[in-house]
Amino acid sequence: QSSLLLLQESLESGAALAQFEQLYRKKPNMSMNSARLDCNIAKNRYRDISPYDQTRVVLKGSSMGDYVNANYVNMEIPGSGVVNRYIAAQGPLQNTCTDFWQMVWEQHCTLVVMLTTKVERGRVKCHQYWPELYETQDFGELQVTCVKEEDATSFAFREFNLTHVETNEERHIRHMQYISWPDHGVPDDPSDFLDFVVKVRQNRAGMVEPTVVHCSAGIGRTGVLITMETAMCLIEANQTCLPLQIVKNMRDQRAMLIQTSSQYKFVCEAILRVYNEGIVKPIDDFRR
Ligand code: PTR
Ligand code: PTR
Repeated sequence: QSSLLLLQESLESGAALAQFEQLYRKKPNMSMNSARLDCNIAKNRYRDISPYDQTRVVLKGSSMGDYVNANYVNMEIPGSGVVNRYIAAQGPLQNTCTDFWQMVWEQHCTLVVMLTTKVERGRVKCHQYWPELYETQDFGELQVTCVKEEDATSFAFREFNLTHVETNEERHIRHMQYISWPDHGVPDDPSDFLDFVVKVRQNRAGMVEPTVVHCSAGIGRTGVLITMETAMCLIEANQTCLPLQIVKNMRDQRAMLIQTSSQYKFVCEAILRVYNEGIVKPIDDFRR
């Protein structure tokens, strides 16, 4: 693919990183007023990380207000008729776990991807918003039971039953946690990371509901994952794959996605690897 040859060249010359650094972190003319309302200040994990008003997920049935620090991020895959839908969110705080589950319920999400651990270098990055295995915890109108947990070296997979206590309606949620990836950094092992993204894609197959993706702030690592999955889909659909364009599309929906140039470089190299090693192949012929 010629776009990937160009990517290789521009990584080698340093042009790719220079372009990334010049890209706006926040789309001009997008507002972030809800995040700054007095009643919502305590619902933000970081003062400098806010959702755009235009694309934020608005809670419907919450007595606690309609705000949660999360945005819809829709990534269209031209030529395939597919739009990959995500909700990019901050890692829940103790006081926002109920809002988080309310969002999962209202948006009919069945997959939650977590890219942080609870504590990193002695600092709390995300509240444990789920119960331990075989335990049940109440979050407002929703009850969460952890029915399965499998730990691998770099991942943890969990399954939850989510029950609406008034209607007794029950849903099944899959939880995929990537463990070895500190914030502001890149994954310890690119092969493990690619395995993880491939597993996320398998779990998302055929899904129309948005996949919740969160880390601590919901920008750096979340942006890398969405970029990687989008690139894999573009390669499969035999479409031009321009990582900078992917980042711009994402940042038009949630500010600051992909935080550092080393994260950008990491994901570009991973895209080249996926293509060169045939981890993902164009399946265009197939679909005709
Ligand atoms: N709608 C998503 C996509 O097209 O990428 C979900 C999806 C994920 C679809 C994986 C198919 C998938 O399986 P495979 O990678 O085997 O095509
Ligand atoms: N103000 C915080 C900082 O710059 O450290 C916000 C922040 C925290 C930004 C974590 C990004 C972070 O990483 P991630 O989005 O991957 O959790």
